[in-house]
Amino acid sequence: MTTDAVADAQIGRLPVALAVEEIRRDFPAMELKVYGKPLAYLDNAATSQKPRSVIDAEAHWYLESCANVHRGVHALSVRATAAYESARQKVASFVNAASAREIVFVKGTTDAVNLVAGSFARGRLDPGDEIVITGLEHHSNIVPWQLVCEDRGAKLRVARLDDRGDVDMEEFARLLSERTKMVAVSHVSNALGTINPVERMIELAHERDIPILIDGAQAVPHKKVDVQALGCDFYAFSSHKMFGPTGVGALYGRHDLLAAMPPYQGGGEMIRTVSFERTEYAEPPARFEAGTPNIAGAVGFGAAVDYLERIGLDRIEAYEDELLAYATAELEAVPGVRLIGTARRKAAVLSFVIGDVHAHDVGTILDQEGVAIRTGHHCAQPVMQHFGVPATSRASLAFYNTREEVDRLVVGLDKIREVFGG
Ligand code: C6P
Repeated sequence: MTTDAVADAQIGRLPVALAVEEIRRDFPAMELKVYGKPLAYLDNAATSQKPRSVIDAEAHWYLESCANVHRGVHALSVRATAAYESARQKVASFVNAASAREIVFVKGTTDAVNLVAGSFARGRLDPGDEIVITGLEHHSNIVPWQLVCEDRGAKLRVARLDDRGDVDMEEFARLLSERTKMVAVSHVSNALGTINPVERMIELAHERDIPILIDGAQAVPHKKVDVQALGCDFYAFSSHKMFGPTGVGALYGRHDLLAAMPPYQGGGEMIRTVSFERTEYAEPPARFEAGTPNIAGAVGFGAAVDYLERIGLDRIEAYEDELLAYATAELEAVPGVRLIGTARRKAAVLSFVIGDVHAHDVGTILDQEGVAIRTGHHCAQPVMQHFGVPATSRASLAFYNTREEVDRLVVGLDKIREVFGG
């Protein structure tokens, strides 16, 4: 972290809003211009921008510690292994896992869910068994369960959403039965911003001894997550959405569960001994990290955790809540805008439609104004079906975004109204 202002904000000397201008200087992308206009990057749910400390950590690793991990006795390999395992420890502390052994480095959330579906759920499913998810899941928390259900003759059950985009909790509770072998829910919806009552969901699942996975891809960048306080069995997240590199993420798994799971993939590093007759597997997390891992990515991931902790998740959440309230009021005031997803508890995601304008036209015109948002179904087609729209425009905010950037979004929407009428 390069700024004194952030440190000042941490000890309460400056209002968080003031520190944000300083924080922006840590992110080279905040200097970018598109079509000659300053970039207003409002697509953080897709991926976030990276602070220089993350970029430098990764470059530094390539420059000074580049070697394979867990395989060599030479100095560079020892250094690389130390950096990789130190990143695991940082990620473990970040989500308050009981031990670094409970953190498996994966490619990202998608990979983590597939690992649990393939290695944990598959062996527990008999024909007629059920897996329960909710109506707001990202495809990454639907399709892996569908695949395993198909394979085992099991059934996917879905707790529906209400008109605001909240999960119907009565139905969720009703769906849990002696047939349910797994529950998998998002902490925060990427398409709607809904914050699920995961504490209650975990409690309900555990009352029936059902294991539960939380897809935390959209939660960890925005709020403090404590896997032990939550009591979940698995928690999946991606580095690239939390200001770290792409291609790396983490699966938190309770150690006793990981220890009882068969490998997900076979290869180097996940074994204890190999012969043609019989292979013994390594203990977790190595058991689930076959092949050379994304070492540089993990190091950058650790640096992203350091960065977030220096700012403080509580401050980030408070700032984003304020910005969300501002953006919600501003968007609601634009004639023709309909917000999709008005859940009681929301993170900083604003999905909307404007009149009959196609979402891709909205995205293209805003892009010309330097405002980057995502348009489409956001890999959550069932959510679109629920709200009866083919696509939405989605602005997703991070702690480096400002009210001025929200104002530029609104000015862009006014231009769209001029072009398309309304
Ligand atoms: N959502 C979005 O624009 P990966 O791609 O594996 O890092 O994350 C997948 C994923 C899983 N769950 C949720 C809730 C997500 O939001 C995402 C990724 C991005 O909304 C890209 S589709």
